[in-house]
Amino acid sequence: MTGKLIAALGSALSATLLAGAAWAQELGQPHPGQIGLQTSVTPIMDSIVAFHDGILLWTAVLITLLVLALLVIVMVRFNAKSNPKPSATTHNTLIEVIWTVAPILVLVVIAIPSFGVLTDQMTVPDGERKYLGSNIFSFGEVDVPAASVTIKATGASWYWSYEYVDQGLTFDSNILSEEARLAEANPQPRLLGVNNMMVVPVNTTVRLQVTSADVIHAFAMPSFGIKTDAVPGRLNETWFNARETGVFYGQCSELCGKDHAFMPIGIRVVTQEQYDAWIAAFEASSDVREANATLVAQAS
Ligand SMILES: [Cu+2]
Repeated sequence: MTGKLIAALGSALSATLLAGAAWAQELGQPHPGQIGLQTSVTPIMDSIVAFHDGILLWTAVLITLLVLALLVIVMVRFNAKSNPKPSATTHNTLIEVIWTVAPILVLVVIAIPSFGVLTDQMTVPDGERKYLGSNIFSFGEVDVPAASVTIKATGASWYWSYEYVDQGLTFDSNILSEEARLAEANPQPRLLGVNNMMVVPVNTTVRLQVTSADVIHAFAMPSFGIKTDAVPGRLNETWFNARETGVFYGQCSELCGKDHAFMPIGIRVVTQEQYDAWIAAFEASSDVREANATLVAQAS
């Protein structure tokens, strides 16, 4: 009975993992049955994945197993039947020192790479600074070019506005209605599809400024390793450098009101030529839809 159950669980788990592996090939969005983080396409997300898979997960697993083992020992050795006369011990200095110092050591080990990754996220590349990438215990090995595009994302209830600061161009990005989404030639994912995506060039460092027009929102893009609060009256700054072209989805990640779940973020990473054409069309017409038409024309 137990053997069968374990076998069934095992096959369900491996099926999920296999399916996850197949789905994982589709970049930039979550998938049914997904286990783990979305595929990384930036140096920051590389370090977050290394941190999560290499340290956090193992720390959590080991602590859970240790606590489980202690509980089992207590239940087996010290239950009323096998231990009818309980000891009257109340203090043990050695054990108290261990259970104070051990968690501190665990926290220190976690804190070292954590601060490194956090500093990387909040330091916009100047072309000289080196970044951790997937080697989170290094002193920085990954070269990132200086930021050459600046985009300001403003959260509003309940949509995003993107300003291309160098060009002074602005447009709004709204969630697609279900009818509009299904009417698309290649429908975007449900609850993530937007009418106008942020468009950025591949392999280019983008300085991302995040603020809000009303309440607190948060700009989050899992594949890029970005989660930055959008606070009214404050300009938060982070950056990304995406190495793959494609469409990437994220969501507002701060409970901001009734339509919090309906202000997704769509970023389209394109080649430099496509980006130049998009910006040129946007500048010429001041209409983002005209600019987006250049991308559609190039894709077909
Ligand atoms: Cu929001």
